[in-house]
Amino acid sequence: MSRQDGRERRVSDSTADDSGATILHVDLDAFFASVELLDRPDLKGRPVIVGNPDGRSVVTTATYEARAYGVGSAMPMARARQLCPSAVILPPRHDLYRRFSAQVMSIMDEITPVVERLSIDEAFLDVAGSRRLFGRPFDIGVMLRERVRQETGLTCSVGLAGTKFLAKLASGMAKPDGILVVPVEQTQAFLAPLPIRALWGVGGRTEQALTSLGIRVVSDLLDVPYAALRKAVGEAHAHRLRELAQGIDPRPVVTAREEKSVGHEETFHRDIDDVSVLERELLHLSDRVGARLRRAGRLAGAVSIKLRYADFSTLTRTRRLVEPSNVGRRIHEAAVGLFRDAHRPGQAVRLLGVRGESLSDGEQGLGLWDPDAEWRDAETTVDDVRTRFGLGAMRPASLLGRTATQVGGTRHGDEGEAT
Ligand code: TTP
Ligand code: MG
Repeated sequence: MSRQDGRERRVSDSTADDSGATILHVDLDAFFASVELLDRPDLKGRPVIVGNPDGRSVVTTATYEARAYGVGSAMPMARARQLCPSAVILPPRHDLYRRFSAQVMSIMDEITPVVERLSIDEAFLDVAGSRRLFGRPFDIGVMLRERVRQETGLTCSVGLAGTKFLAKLASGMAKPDGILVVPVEQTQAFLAPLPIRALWGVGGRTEQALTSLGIRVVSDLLDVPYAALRKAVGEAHAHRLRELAQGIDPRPVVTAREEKSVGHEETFHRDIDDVSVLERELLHLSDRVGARLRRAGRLAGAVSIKLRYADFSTLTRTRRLVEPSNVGRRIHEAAVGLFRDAHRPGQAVRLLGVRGESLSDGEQGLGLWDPDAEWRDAETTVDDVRTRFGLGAMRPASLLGRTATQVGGTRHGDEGEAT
């Protein structure tokens, strides 16, 4: 989308019509760097980069002062140093960021029980039910920003709209340290001039395909005949793009507490009977379940698998874990155990699924002895890299040999959303 250095910042004042804008997207500004500055007030106003200083690593995040030099997340550190030689580089301190994150999330929990945590520094809130207690959505956004600033010293940006998609777009535009309302009646006017890559799911090939049809901004999407759009990007994509371009996004704000289980499954392009390939797939699925649990701050007390054969006969099996876990390795162990007991050798599998069940709140590893500490640290690092480069960026070594033709298929998480 637009540059992430705040130069195109847009904000609202209290005269904005927020009557239908009950979904808030909240995102902390330059989060890791801002936390570091709390410890180093002497660096305020200077370009600061968080990341490991060695030349082969990448920038985790940077202050807006550093972004003005072109520095951004995921950029090789060597390049960042070239662009901004005066920047101060600080190594990340993840424990500290987790503590601040928890503090901010608990402020949100006091405003509404309907909080959907998206990552370490962002969340959706649905404040439709909080109006009687706290006033208009805009006032709730102002109060939230004020509380975050007073209680943590951090700034955040807030987008308010009638849908999640628009609220998230709005908070991005308000950055840094701003609040922006998208009045429901102005949805179309708000979206029309935006570049198509502002739409969720548009990037890379989709963007190229759309550009080749002459579609550059969101309003162009509504001007081309639907048949042409469908031909260029496929039915499912065309349908969703049309909806997003009209501001339609029916996804509700879902709280982690409402989720009774967290699962991923995969339907293969062609049926698979190779047990080692299937077990590797289980690792991939378990890994994603673990990542989802960690993101939601939850632990699974049991693991289940689902197996569907070529003849569509389906079986599910469940096993309790010795100790609740959010570590992909532990989930995989249980899943493989279940698979080996249940699988009918020689039969080709059409669909495989892994699910974490009996969810409870909490972080793992608070006990004195934590046998999973190393796994969890490794997997948490993978979470960070995934936020940075997308899902495919890092996989356990045993998944590296996995190719699209081997097992390519359709993946489903519960949210139907890239996670
Ligand atoms: P973001 O919210 O994407 O970035 P940010 O908070 O630093 O800056 P802003 O929101 O104002 O644009 O991510 C939140 C934190 O997550 C970020 O401070 C560092 C971490 N992170 C990574 O570890 N890797 C990444 O690639 C990104 C983008 C963020
Ligand atoms: Mg942020």
